[in-house]
Amino acid sequence: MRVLAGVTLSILVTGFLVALPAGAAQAAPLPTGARSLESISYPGRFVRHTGSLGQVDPVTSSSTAQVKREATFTVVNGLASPACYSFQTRDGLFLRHRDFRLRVDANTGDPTFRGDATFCAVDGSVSGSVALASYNYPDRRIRHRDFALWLDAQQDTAAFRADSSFRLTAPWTPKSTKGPVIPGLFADPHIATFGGRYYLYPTTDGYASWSGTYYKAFSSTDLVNWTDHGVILDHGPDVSWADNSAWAPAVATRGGRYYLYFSGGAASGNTTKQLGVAVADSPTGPFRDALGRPLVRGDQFSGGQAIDPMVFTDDDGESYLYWGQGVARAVRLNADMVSFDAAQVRVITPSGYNEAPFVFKRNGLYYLMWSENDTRSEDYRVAYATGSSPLGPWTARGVVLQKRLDAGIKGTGHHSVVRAPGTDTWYVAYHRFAVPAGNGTNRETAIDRMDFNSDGTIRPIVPTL
Ligand code: FUB
Repeated sequence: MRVLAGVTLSILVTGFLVALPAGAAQAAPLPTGARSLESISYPGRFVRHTGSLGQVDPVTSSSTAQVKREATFTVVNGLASPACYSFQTRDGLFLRHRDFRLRVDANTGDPTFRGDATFCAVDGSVSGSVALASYNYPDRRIRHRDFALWLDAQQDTAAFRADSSFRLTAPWTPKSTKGPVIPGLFADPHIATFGGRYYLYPTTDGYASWSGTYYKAFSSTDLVNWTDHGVILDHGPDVSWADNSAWAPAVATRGGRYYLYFSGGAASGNTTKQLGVAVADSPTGPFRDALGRPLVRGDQFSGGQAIDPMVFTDDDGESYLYWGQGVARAVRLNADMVSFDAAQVRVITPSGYNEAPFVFKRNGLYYLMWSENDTRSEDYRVAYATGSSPLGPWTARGVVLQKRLDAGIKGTGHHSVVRAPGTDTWYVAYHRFAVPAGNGTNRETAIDRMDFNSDGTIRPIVPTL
């Protein structure tokens, strides 16, 4: 690990350039999930918010449930960079600095907020402790002064080092049942199995206008414990024709290779959304743009937006590409998985359709599913149809997943479906407004059971916390 004194050092972490403060050594990756942060200089005092302000306060087993809750944070993907971290309160707010005072606020999604709410982990004053350097002011760290938390310029003193160091402990409020399956803001989850293991490929959320730029992959053997495999494709360095709108990835495999289909927009010039495809030798990448140009150009077909791709592979090995917002389109892919006959593209838009098509097959019956309404609406929901081939014709079957206000669950949509390997047990991955403080650009990923009636229709899916 390189340590330099006196200058700010930039390091490359999973493809992201992160500025570390003078003399700083990047700490080992932090565990994501619920944690409490104990002061090194005042053991027994923990980072806590009272109202909106951050401080370090005594917390003991006899503290009230409220105090324990305020001293518990979920460590999540950094809102400004996946190489760093953000800290989410039990109320869904984020620890951030404003005027260099630490406080908790709702994520507006704008770049200033995301920078103010992102902290990079560097080694703390004692072994196993961590100091949190500001992402947008790398020479400042979170430290307590008179037990209030500030973002102060780093000082080369033992007192500063101790006051700016924390130990991540077990959370005072144990794992909430309200948690998403992967901590943090992730939407449009595509779930798949490869080699008997589950993989999740979501949109990285929390950005105003959904302006995120990169995709991560997660994997699991049990749908509960997920491994974060880091960034697998980043529009910035990896895709010449797309800068932002890294939306709705979907992964398919053929011949030992993995194909990541994705949506992207350019920051200038023709900003119409387009579809791309990237390829890798492993389900966790690294993926590289397979074509160096879009797979579906934004102006290629009239009507609808070229977003939300999905690939279904039938039992005969043929793969089909589905996509579109406003208009749903489908076409058989060529064997190379990166081309198709444009003359064969069909419009298959069902009534009520908005976006996020998803196709699967069970007992010889094909299912076309989609999302209705706008993702910013609490009424965003999933409906489906059944058919006799991958391209229809389709019989509408109605809405199958929607908000559950008694549980505070809103905006349930942009889903995908997976079968547990070797069984007839099915699961649906989808996003919802983050509980409790989310909205249409602060969404989180959930997974629930999806059961069938004996006639093959899908039973209403009950979203759970
Ligand atoms: O996440 C960005 C966009 O929001 C997706 O492409 C849509 O399906 C909607 O979920």
